[in-house]
Amino acid sequence: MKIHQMETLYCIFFPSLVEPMSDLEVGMVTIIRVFHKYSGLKGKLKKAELKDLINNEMNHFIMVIQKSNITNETLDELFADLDQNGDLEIDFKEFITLIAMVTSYFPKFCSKKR
Ligand SMILES: [Ca+2]
Repeated sequence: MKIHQMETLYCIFFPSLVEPMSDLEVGMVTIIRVFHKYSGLKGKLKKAELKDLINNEMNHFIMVIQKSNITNETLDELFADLDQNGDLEIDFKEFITLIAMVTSYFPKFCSKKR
């Protein structure tokens, strides 16, 4: 097991045993857990894994943004945008960009609905 994987496991499991985490911390841990649920210990998502993650874990957000599950064409564009180092896999840092993109859309969306 690599050092960053041990750090990830420590971050996910240890704090919750010591004291309650804030709502934001719980959300951050959830993001890490979901990423590793789909990436496994290799810590990177291939395109099919990213598609499964988006369709299974971000379905409501994606439906609001584009009114359907992610299409293969949209997935290809998104994957190319996220894969900053061009290794044809999405690491956690690149994945966080997706989370930032999607979550940053919603304050604007919610303010339009008021
Ligand atoms: Ca990459």
